Amino acid sequence: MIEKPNFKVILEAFGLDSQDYLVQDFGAGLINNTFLVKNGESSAFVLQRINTKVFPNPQLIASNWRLAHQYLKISAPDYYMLLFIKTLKGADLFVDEQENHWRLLPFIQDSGCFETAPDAAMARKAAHAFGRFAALLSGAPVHRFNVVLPGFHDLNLRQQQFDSAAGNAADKRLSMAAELIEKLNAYRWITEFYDRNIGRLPVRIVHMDAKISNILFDREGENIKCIIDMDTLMPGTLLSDFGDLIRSMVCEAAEDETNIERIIIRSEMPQVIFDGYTEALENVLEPLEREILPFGGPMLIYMQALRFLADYLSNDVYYPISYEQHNLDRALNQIIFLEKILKEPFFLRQGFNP
Ligand code: GN1
Ligand code: MG
Repeated sequence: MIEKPNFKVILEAFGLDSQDYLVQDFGAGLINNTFLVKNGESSAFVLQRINTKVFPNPQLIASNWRLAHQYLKISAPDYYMLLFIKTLKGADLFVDEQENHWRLLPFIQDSGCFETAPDAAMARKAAHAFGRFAALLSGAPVHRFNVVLPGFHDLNLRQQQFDSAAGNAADKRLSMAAELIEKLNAYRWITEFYDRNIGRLPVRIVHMDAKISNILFDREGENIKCIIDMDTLMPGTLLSDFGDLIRSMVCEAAEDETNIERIIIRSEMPQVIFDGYTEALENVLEPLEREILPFGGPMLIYMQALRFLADYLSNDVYYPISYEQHNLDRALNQIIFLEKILKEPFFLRQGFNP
């Protein structure tokens, strides 16, 4: 964690009198630090410190965000997209003396989010929301968007990073992870399938962290207010967002649940998510895209398992951990999830399993 931020200076940079506000920890993201800025009892803003180890150039995020907003203002004027609040100097970000990058967002009143979908109807809504977002942006000038994190969802690169992490790991971690490495190696066909197909899919503007917890619902949990966390908005394929929807909603267990009995597949979910997502993209999807879309599910779960295990093998340099084997447990969780999901009729009938 960072040394205690000077919130007075930060708030003042955005034109807020620090005496009127109280800053509290907020949210559960793994990468950025998020704070709630309260004015008395009411929440007024969300303040975030962007993790520059992960996002070395946060300006790229701001610029993509702005581009998407400009485009949507014309193509879908009623679409609500959260925007950065500018500093007094008119910048999207405030950089403090320690080179921390801060952004301020409005707090959306009477909103809340879900860690996982409570039921199928909600899963369908969430999938539809991300599908609609991609559909509305489908005419946007892809080449003008920055590739914020090069290779972020490039499975081939993630596979290589995993292999090199295993090759360079300390003996103790390597032996702790041996069983999981072997299990994961049995799924290399997923990377091979990816390699054969990825170049055949259109490049679009996608969210790349399309989990249900990145949607703000109204207080009743019925209607969607907006999509949040646009950090990874960039050119990619729909496999990413469909895959994260599957990853975040098919089971109720958290991604670090250690009791594997609780990793239960809700069999109705994959089809419901597919239907909601593709309905919103009806007029946009190319036939091949629709055909390969289901592969996004196993692909994203496998990629997350590779990323967690690679991080464990590299002594936890990327994901924050609460205990020594946290990343190992996260990887095991995703592997069990992958094992189970591949046995589901929805995925079996796609015929990509070898
Ligand atoms: C990270 O910080 P958060 O929760 O928004 C990660 C995602 C992973 C996720 C796993 C930039 O997202 O790719 O799926 O953790 N984001 C980045 O929980 O690495
Ligand atoms: Mg995120």
